[in-house]
Amino acid sequence: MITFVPLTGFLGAGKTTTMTAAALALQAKGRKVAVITNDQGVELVDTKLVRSELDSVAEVTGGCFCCKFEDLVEAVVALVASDGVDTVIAEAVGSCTDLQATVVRPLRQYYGDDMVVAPLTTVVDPLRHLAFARAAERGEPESDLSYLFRQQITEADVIAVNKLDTVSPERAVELLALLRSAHPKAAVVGYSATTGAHLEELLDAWQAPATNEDVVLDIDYDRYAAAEAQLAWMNQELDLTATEGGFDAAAWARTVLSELSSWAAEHDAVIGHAKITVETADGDLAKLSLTEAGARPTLDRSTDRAAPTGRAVVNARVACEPAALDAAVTGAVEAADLSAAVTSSATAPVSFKPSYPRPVHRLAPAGA
Ligand SMILES: Nc1nc2c(ncn2[C@@H]2O[C@H](COP(=O)(O)OP(=O)(O)O)[C@@H](O)[C@H]2O)c(=O)[nH]1
Ligand SMILES: [Mg+2]
Repeated sequence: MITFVPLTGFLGAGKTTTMTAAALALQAKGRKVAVITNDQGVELVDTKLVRSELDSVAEVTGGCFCCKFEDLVEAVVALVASDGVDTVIAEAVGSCTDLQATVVRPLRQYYGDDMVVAPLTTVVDPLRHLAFARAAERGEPESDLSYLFRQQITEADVIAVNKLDTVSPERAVELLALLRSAHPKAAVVGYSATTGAHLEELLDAWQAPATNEDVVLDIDYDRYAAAEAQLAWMNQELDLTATEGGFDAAAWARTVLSELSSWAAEHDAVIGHAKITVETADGDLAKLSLTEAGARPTLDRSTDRAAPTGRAVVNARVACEPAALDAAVTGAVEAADLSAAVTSSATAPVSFKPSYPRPVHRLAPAGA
């Protein structure tokens, strides 16, 4: 019997970071853990990053778990067969929701003899929560993206409020209390995946029984689809070569994301998540992220030596038209090439909008 831990939550909430930190913590206790990343496209920064930290990694690409349910099951079966794992943590696409009905219940119903499905865990970024709450306080009509964010929280068994290191202790207490009173059936846990503070409480919550599994999410699929379709989705790979000697991979990625951040702020485009890994010829990995228009990129991992060449993966989910995102990333790359003294050659820009969500299964709670 294996344990399957389903993770959901908005773009940039910290699902991959949580999954990696939790996997390492569980491995330290003797468990054998694998993780699964998931995306609408291929060429994933998340997969590159987790592979650098964990041995057992699989990905489900080209659609979310609900629409690629059989691929998810196949990935779990393959991990168990090849790596003998006893725990699988799986991160859903950040623009996906309705997972109790489309993933959790079908897994329990059809594969319940082989796996225990842990409580559905929604990872929440406190500052994203605050941004949507402020828009509501200003009396703005709820945006489709905010609607999607709310559905993700409503269906959670565990509301995992991550990044507590980014808010004051007072605000953290206030947010946790607010979520507890608004979602009495959920367990609400506050922690930080990067510092590891209170991560143990999240692991404990995964051991407890699911408390919200019979939630009926009254979700409007047209609105859910509209929210997803607001985002242009870009995954691109680039070969980088220093014009002389070596180049600083993290500095190159920082310039790309800074340019993109300013562009998004100027065009009032919500950034779900933009992230870059650069793998250098020496085998080093730099990783930077951006989760807010106008903000400075976060350095998640740096390299400490200059490299002659590298391969970059750019993933960006931004609320704008695909052609605009292609042009913005191309412009940002040109600026970065210039400032880091690099020449780059890229796969063709390929931004797209996710298609209408069509889950393979959609099950009502038992007895409903
Ligand atoms: N300050 C802080 N940043 C975090 C924390 N967890 C994740 N992040 C950052 O948030 C960004 C998005 O994280 P990621 O795990 O890729 O989010 P995902 O899109 O939900 O998978 C990255 O820059 C992470 O380093 C945290 O606990 N504290
Ligand atoms: Mg991720």
